[in-house]
Amino acid sequence: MSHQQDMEDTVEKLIHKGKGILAADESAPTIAKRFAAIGVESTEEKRREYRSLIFSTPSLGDHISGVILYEETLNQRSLDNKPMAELLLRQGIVPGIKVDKGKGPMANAPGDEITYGLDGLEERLQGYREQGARFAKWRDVYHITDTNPSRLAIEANAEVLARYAAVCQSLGVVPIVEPEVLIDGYHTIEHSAQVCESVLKAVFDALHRHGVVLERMLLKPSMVTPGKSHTTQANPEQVAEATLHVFRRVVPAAVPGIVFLSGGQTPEEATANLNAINQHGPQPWALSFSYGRALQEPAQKAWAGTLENGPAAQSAMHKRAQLNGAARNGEYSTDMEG
Ligand code: 5MM
Repeated sequence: MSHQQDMEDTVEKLIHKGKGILAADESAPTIAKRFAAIGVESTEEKRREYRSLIFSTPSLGDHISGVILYEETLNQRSLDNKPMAELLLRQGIVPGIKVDKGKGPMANAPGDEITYGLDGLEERLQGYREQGARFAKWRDVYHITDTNPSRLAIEANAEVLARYAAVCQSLGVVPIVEPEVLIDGYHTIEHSAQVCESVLKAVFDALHRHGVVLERMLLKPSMVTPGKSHTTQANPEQVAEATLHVFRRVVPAAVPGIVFLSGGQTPEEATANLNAINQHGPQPWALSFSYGRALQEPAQKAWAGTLENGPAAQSAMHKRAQLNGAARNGEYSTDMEG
């Protein structure tokens, strides 16, 4: 199969109706925070146990189309001594890989950050592809304050995202382009809409400059919401309206799918918001999920670092995957939370 066909086939699988992506690509510092919240020390063995359990959830493939892995996980073997990617493939799930190397302060842009990882990307991607990864993910982060993100940070981050995406496509790997506008802060939903629009506009300009084929990529953005500390929070209908209003203005119809991140929304909020977005009727793109915390929080609580809790963790994982699969079709209702 040619690289082009291969990428189109991967995209089609990832945006399959009723399914979405599980983001299990937390870097070592991030998973340590998640484990600390449930009183578990983050060791390599504990991370292997947890991720192996989650990926073996019975019927996970009915609602999850792809899983984003962290490099360490791609190199690990499951509890039944199989490569982790094989565990996913057995369930018809496409393995993917986080390829950015994290972020840090950006020079001459106070309060803004820039994502690292372009050096050696091509060689790393070749290796990941040989290990079974068919899509990749790179995350840029934008803080909202009175002065952030600066125009400089918006342009610089868009440029690296586009360069990453172009390298992926040259190797037959589908790029997931993730510009995350953070939910932290006191800002209004209007302010969030304004920032999201500027960020997405810059990202698509850069993708065009770098010759990225929009039909062979997915966008992983934040939904448009008020800041987490803003006095008034938005209901799912308001989030859906604000999000679709911005996206219709700046995301080309050639992009096959938008797979939202949850970004600090609770599991229930993330599901209800995605459902409201899908209830607005047909859009040019498939509208699905690529959640980390909103899919995993209940499973992590149920597991609590104990192997014997594996079935309870798997059942919690399956439930959130199923509910988000329904939301991806606009068929979720809060009654289903049970
Ligand atoms: C925004 O984070 C991504 C989606 O997760 P949420 O749904 O929880 O917001 C997630 O894929 C993230 O990029 C990874 O967890 C990697 O994050 P770190 O901070 O470890 O690079």
